[in-house]
Amino acid sequence: MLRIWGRTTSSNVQKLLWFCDEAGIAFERIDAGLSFGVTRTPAYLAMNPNALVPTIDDEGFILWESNAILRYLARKHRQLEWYPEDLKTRATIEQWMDWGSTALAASITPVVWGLFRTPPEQQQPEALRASAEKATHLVRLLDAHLRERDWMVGDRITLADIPVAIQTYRWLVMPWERIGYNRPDLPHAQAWFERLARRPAVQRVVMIGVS
Ligand SMILES: N[C@@H](CCC(=O)N[C@@H](CS)C(=O)NCC(=O)O)C(=O)O
Repeated sequence: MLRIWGRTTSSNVQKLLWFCDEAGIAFERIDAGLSFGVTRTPAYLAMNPNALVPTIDDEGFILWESNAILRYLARKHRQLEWYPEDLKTRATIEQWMDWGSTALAASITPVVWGLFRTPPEQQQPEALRASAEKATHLVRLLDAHLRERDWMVGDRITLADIPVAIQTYRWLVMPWERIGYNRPDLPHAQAWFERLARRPAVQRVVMIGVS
Protein backbone atom coordinates (compact mmCIF):
# COMPACT_ATOMS: atom_id res chain seq x y z
CA MET A 1 0.00 0.00 0.00
CA LEU A 2 1.05 3.61 -0.60
CA ARG A 3 2.72 5.12 2.48
CA ILE A 4 2.82 8.89 3.03
CA TRP A 5 5.11 10.50 5.58
CA GLY A 6 4.02 13.88 6.87
CA ARG A 7 2.01 15.79 9.45
CA THR A 8 -1.55 16.78 8.53
CA THR A 9 -0.85 20.49 9.19
CA SER A 10 1.68 20.72 6.33
CA SER A 11 0.35 22.42 3.20
CA ASN A 12 2.48 20.13 1.05
CA VAL A 13 1.23 16.97 2.77
CA GLN A 14 -2.36 18.25 2.49
CA LYS A 15 -2.02 18.26 -1.31
CA LEU A 16 -1.55 14.49 -1.29
CA LEU A 17 -4.19 13.76 1.36
CA TRP A 18 -6.74 15.84 -0.57
CA PHE A 19 -6.00 14.16 -3.90
CA CYS A 20 -5.94 10.62 -2.49
CA ASP A 21 -9.27 11.31 -0.79
CA GLU A 22 -10.83 12.56 -4.05
CA ALA A 23 -9.37 9.77 -6.18
CA GLY A 24 -10.08 6.98 -3.69
CA ILE A 25 -6.40 6.04 -3.41
CA ALA A 26 -5.80 3.98 -0.27
CA PHE A 27 -2.78 4.95 1.82
CA GLU A 28 -1.20 4.70 5.21
CA ARG A 29 0.08 7.97 6.74
CA ILE A 30 2.97 8.22 9.16
CA ASP A 31 3.27 11.43 11.21
CA ALA A 32 6.56 13.22 10.52
CA GLY A 33 7.91 16.76 10.63
CA LEU A 34 8.08 19.51 13.28
CA SER A 35 7.14 18.12 16.73
CA PHE A 36 6.80 14.57 15.34
CA GLY A 37 10.48 14.50 14.37
CA VAL A 38 11.31 11.48 12.16
CA THR A 39 12.64 13.59 9.26
CA ARG A 40 16.21 13.66 10.58
CA THR A 41 16.48 9.95 11.30
CA PRO A 42 18.95 8.06 9.10
CA ALA A 43 16.10 5.93 7.72
CA TYR A 44 14.10 8.99 6.64
CA LEU A 45 17.13 10.85 5.28
CA ALA A 46 17.92 7.81 3.16
CA MET A 47 14.52 8.30 1.51
CA ASN A 48 14.49 12.09 1.44
CA PRO A 49 17.82 13.87 2.10
CA ASN A 50 15.99 17.21 2.34
CA ALA A 51 14.54 16.20 5.74
CA LEU A 52 11.19 17.63 4.61
CA VAL A 53 7.67 16.25 4.26
CA PRO A 54 5.99 14.73 2.35
CA THR A 55 7.76 11.61 1.14
CA ILE A 56 6.00 8.57 -0.30
CA ASP A 57 6.89 4.92 -0.58
CA ASP A 58 4.69 3.32 -3.22
CA GLU A 59 5.47 -0.40 -3.09
CA GLY A 60 9.20 0.37 -2.88
CA PHE A 61 9.19 3.42 -5.15
CA ILE A 62 10.35 6.45 -3.13
CA LEU A 63 9.40 9.96 -4.22
CA TRP A 64 9.49 13.45 -2.69
CA GLU A 65 8.38 16.92 -3.89
CA SER A 66 4.65 17.19 -3.39
CA ASN A 67 3.75 18.40 -6.89
CA ALA A 68 5.80 15.62 -8.50
CA ILE A 69 3.98 13.14 -6.25
CA LEU A 70 0.57 14.54 -7.28
CA ARG A 71 1.44 14.12 -10.97
CA TYR A 72 2.79 10.62 -10.40
CA LEU A 73 -0.35 9.52 -8.53
CA ALA A 74 -2.69 11.07 -11.12
CA ARG A 75 -0.90 9.24 -13.94
CA LYS A 76 -0.53 5.97 -12.09
CA HIS A 77 -4.21 5.83 -11.14
CA ARG A 78 -5.35 7.14 -14.56
CA GLN A 79 -7.03 10.15 -12.95
CA LEU A 80 -6.67 11.98 -16.23
CA GLU A 81 -9.59 14.31 -15.71
CA TRP A 82 -7.43 15.78 -12.91
CA TYR A 83 -4.37 15.91 -15.19
CA PRO A 84 -5.45 15.80 -18.86
CA GLU A 85 -2.97 14.55 -21.43
CA ASP A 86 -3.42 17.47 -23.81
CA LEU A 87 0.00 19.17 -23.98
CA LYS A 88 -1.09 22.76 -23.41
CA THR A 89 -3.75 21.98 -20.81
CA ARG A 90 -1.20 19.96 -18.86
CA ALA A 91 1.41 22.72 -19.12
CA THR A 92 -1.07 25.29 -17.85
CA ILE A 93 -2.00 23.04 -14.92
CA GLU A 94 1.70 22.72 -14.07
CA GLN A 95 2.12 26.48 -14.34
CA TRP A 96 -0.49 27.07 -11.65
CA MET A 97 0.75 24.19 -9.49
CA ASP A 98 4.22 25.77 -9.51
CA TRP A 99 2.84 29.25 -8.88
CA GLY A 100 0.80 28.08 -5.90
CA SER A 101 3.74 26.23 -4.41
CA THR A 102 6.41 28.88 -5.04
CA ALA A 103 5.20 32.49 -5.38
CA LEU A 104 2.02 32.18 -3.36
CA ALA A 105 3.42 29.83 -0.71
CA ALA A 106 6.53 32.02 -0.31
CA SER A 107 4.35 34.94 0.79
CA ILE A 108 2.05 32.94 3.11
CA THR A 109 4.49 30.52 4.78
CA PRO A 110 6.48 33.25 6.62
CA VAL A 111 3.21 34.42 8.18
CA VAL A 112 2.34 30.88 9.32
CA TRP A 113 5.77 30.56 10.90
CA GLY A 114 5.72 34.10 12.29
CA LEU A 115 2.30 33.82 13.92
CA PHE A 116 2.11 30.19 14.97
CA ARG A 117 5.66 28.94 15.39
CA THR A 118 7.53 31.95 16.79
CA PRO A 119 7.39 33.09 20.44
CA PRO A 120 5.36 36.34 20.71
CA GLU A 121 8.36 38.38 21.86
CA GLN A 122 10.28 37.40 18.71
CA GLN A 123 7.47 38.09 16.25
CA GLN A 124 8.06 40.86 13.73
CA PRO A 125 4.67 42.28 12.76
CA GLU A 126 6.17 44.70 10.23
CA ALA A 127 7.89 41.92 8.26
CA LEU A 128 4.71 39.84 8.48
CA ARG A 129 2.65 42.75 7.15
CA ALA A 130 5.03 43.00 4.18
CA SER A 131 4.42 39.28 3.51
CA ALA A 132 0.69 39.87 3.84
CA GLU A 133 0.85 42.62 1.18
CA LYS A 134 2.74 40.28 -1.16
CA ALA A 135 0.21 37.52 -0.60
CA THR A 136 -2.70 39.83 -1.26
CA HIS A 137 -1.08 41.11 -4.45
CA LEU A 138 -0.90 37.50 -5.67
CA VAL A 139 -4.44 36.64 -4.59
CA ARG A 140 -5.53 39.71 -6.60
CA LEU A 141 -3.97 38.09 -9.68
CA LEU A 142 -5.84 34.90 -8.82
CA ASP A 143 -9.05 36.87 -8.38
CA ALA A 144 -8.64 38.38 -11.86
CA HIS A 145 -7.95 34.91 -13.30
CA LEU A 146 -11.13 33.57 -11.71
CA ARG A 147 -13.35 36.47 -12.76
CA GLU A 148 -14.70 34.53 -15.73
CA ARG A 149 -14.04 30.93 -14.82
CA ASP A 150 -15.09 28.51 -12.12
CA TRP A 151 -11.86 26.48 -11.95
CA MET A 152 -8.18 27.23 -12.38
CA VAL A 153 -7.88 25.43 -15.73
CA GLY A 154 -10.68 24.25 -18.01
CA ASP A 155 -14.21 23.53 -16.91
CA ARG A 156 -13.62 21.25 -13.93
CA ILE A 157 -11.35 20.86 -10.94
CA THR A 158 -7.82 19.67 -11.81
CA LEU A 159 -4.47 19.33 -10.06
CA ALA A 160 -4.03 23.08 -10.68
CA ASP A 161 -6.62 23.91 -8.03
CA ILE A 162 -4.96 21.94 -5.23
CA PRO A 163 -1.76 23.86 -4.37
CA VAL A 164 -3.38 27.23 -5.05
CA ALA A 165 -6.45 26.49 -2.93
CA ILE A 166 -4.45 25.29 0.06
CA GLN A 167 -2.54 28.58 0.20
CA THR A 168 -5.67 30.63 -0.52
CA TYR A 169 -7.42 29.00 2.44
CA ARG A 170 -4.57 30.20 4.64
CA TRP A 171 -4.84 33.69 3.23
CA LEU A 172 -8.59 33.64 3.97
CA VAL A 173 -8.47 32.38 7.56
CA MET A 174 -5.21 33.87 8.82
CA PRO A 175 -5.77 35.94 12.00
CA TRP A 176 -4.51 39.04 10.19
CA GLU A 177 -5.78 41.32 12.97
CA ARG A 178 -2.94 40.01 15.15
CA ILE A 179 -0.49 41.93 12.97
CA GLY A 180 -2.82 44.84 12.29
CA TYR A 181 -3.42 43.87 8.65
CA ASN A 182 -6.79 44.37 6.99
CA ARG A 183 -7.32 41.64 4.43
CA PRO A 184 -9.43 42.91 1.52
CA ASP A 185 -12.35 40.95 0.08
CA LEU A 186 -11.52 39.43 -3.31
CA PRO A 187 -14.89 38.06 -4.43
CA HIS A 188 -13.92 35.81 -7.35
CA ALA A 189 -11.15 34.05 -5.44
CA GLN A 190 -13.48 33.70 -2.45
CA ALA A 191 -16.35 32.32 -4.57
CA TRP A 192 -13.95 29.76 -6.08
CA PHE A 193 -12.82 28.68 -2.62
CA GLU A 194 -16.46 28.42 -1.51
CA ARG A 195 -17.08 26.04 -4.45
CA LEU A 196 -14.11 23.97 -3.30
CA ALA A 197 -15.25 24.12 0.31
CA ARG A 198 -18.35 22.08 -0.60
CA ARG A 199 -16.11 19.09 -1.31
CA PRO A 200 -15.85 16.68 1.63
CA ALA A 201 -12.15 16.09 0.91
CA VAL A 202 -11.43 19.81 1.28
CA GLN A 203 -13.40 19.96 4.52
CA ARG A 204 -11.57 16.93 5.90
CA VAL A 205 -8.04 17.81 4.84
CA VAL A 206 -7.67 21.54 4.21
CA MET A 207 -10.23 23.37 6.35
CA ILE A 208 -8.67 22.43 9.66
CA GLY A 209 -7.33 25.86 10.58
CA VAL A 210 -3.69 26.88 10.45
CA SER A 211 -1.18 25.90 13.10
N1 LIG B 1 9.06 21.61 -2.27
C1 LIG B 1 8.77 20.67 -1.20
C2 LIG B 1 8.68 21.46 0.09
C3 LIG B 1 8.51 20.56 1.30
C4 LIG B 1 8.43 21.38 2.57
O1 LIG B 1 8.93 22.53 2.66
N2 LIG B 1 7.80 20.78 3.59
C5 LIG B 1 7.66 21.46 4.86
C6 LIG B 1 6.21 21.33 5.35
S1 LIG B 1 5.05 22.15 4.31
C7 LIG B 1 8.53 20.77 5.89
O2 LIG B 1 8.90 19.62 5.74
N3 LIG B 1 8.86 21.50 6.97
C8 LIG B 1 9.64 20.96 8.03
C9 LIG B 1 8.89 20.02 8.93
O3 LIG B 1 7.66 19.90 8.84
O4 LIG B 1 9.55 19.38 9.77
C10 LIG B 1 7.47 19.93 -1.52
O5 LIG B 1 6.62 20.51 -2.21
O6 LIG B 1 7.30 18.77 -1.11
